[in-house]
Amino acid sequence: NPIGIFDSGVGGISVLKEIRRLLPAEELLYFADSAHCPYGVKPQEEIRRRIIKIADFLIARKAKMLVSACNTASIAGLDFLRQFFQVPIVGMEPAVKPAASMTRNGKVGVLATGVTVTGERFNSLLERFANGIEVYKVTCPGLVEQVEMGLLDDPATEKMLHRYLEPLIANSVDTVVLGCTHYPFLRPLVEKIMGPSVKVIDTGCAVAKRVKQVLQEAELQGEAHENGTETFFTSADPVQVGRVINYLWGHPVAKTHHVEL
Ligand code: DGN
Repeated sequence: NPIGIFDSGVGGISVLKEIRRLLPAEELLYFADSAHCPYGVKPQEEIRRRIIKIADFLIARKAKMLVSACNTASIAGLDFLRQFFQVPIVGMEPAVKPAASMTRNGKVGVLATGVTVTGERFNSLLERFANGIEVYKVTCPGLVEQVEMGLLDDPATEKMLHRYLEPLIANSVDTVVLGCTHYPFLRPLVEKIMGPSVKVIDTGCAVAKRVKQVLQEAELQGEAHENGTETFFTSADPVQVGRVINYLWGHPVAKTHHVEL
C-alpha cells in the first residue's frame, strides 16, 4: 500500500524527494492542495477542514501512512488529524532544536508562515529548545506563491528574499531555519544572500528518516520492488500545477490528476 503525502501546494515535494531517496521501493501518493494555497494566512479551522478531506481521500486510496509535508498544516492540525485516523501520521516541525545546537553566536532566524510561528506547537518548541537563544521569526508573504509558480531563480523572488533576510543580516544571525516546505527550493538564493558563514537548515531529511523508522516499527514497509512509483494529485488546474511539479521533481511525471475536494 502507498504512503500518502500532502501539502498546501507543491512545497512538500522537497520532502517527497527525501522520502524517495530513503525509501526507493515505496509507492508514494502526493496531494498538492494548490486551489487552497497558501495555508499560511488561513484560520486554523479552515486548514483543519482541508486536511481532513485530503486525509480521507488518501486513505480511500489505501494509504497506510500519512505525511503532512507542510509545517503550517502540521502546526495547525496534526494532533487534530490523529483523532480521526488510525494510520500513523508524521508531520513537519521547524528545525529549532538543531538550529539551537548549531548556532555559535546564539542568533537564529526562522523563516515560516504566520500560522506556523504563532502556533502553540511552535512556541513549545522555543520553550523546550531555544532557551537563551535569540530567535528572529520572519513570515514571508508572497514567497510560497513564487515557488508555486516555479519562479525559483527569478529577480522578483530574489528581491523579495532580500527584503525578508535583511533584518537577519542586520542582527548577525548565523543560522537560518527554513520552516516551510516550499523554502528548500529557494535554498540556493537564501545561501547566496546570507553568505557562506551562515548555516541554512531544513527538516526534510529528518522527516524522511522518521517516516522510514515509523514504517519499520509498524511493520508496514513495502515489498522490495526495484522502483517505487509516484502519483500526483492537485485540487487546481492539473496542467499548470503539473508543469511546476515536473520542474520541481526534476524529471517528467506521467500525469498530474485533478481532484475536487
Ligand atoms: N508549505 C507550507 C509549509 O510548510 O508551511 C505552507 C505554505 C503555505 O501554504 N503558506
